[in-house]
Amino acid sequence: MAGNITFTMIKPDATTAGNTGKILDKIIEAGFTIKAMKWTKLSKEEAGRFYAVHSERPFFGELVEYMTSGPIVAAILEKDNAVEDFRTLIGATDPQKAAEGTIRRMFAQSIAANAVHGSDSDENALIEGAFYFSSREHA
Ligand code: IDP
Ligand code: MG
Repeated sequence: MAGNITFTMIKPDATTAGNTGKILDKIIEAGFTIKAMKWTKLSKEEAGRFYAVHSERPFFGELVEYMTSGPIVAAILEKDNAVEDFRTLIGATDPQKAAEGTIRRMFAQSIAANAVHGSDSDENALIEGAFYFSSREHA
């Protein structure tokens, strides 16, 4: 059975462009409830650890640079079928391939600076949420 928790980050291109509020509106309108939320900035070490699964990919250095270039908003979200529904809401990694109406289609700059993160599995949603929040911080 699919879980009801996912994890997101609003990425530096979107926070810096002033799109945080518009993106949060889209997320809430789509039926997600915010369980925890934090405006923060990643260190290089933290960004590298968060994206460790991509450490062998050619874009890893670029990804760490980008994710530390400005503030991010980290949040734990709740909804039925959360992981899959959130991936549908944000659209494809490459905004040029993302469907009309998706958050990445509307707000992303490029495949790297693509406005939002969304967990890819129930297991990773829990791991990624725990990266930023203690269980005490989930409302
Ligand atoms: P996802 O965020 O849609 O799950 P992943 O393949 O997990 O995509 O990649 C993680 C992040 O790495 C992407 O969201 C994007 O910011 C960055 N990224 C992915 N592919 C590329 C690329 O080809 N060039 C530059 N950055 C990339
Ligand atoms: Mg991914």
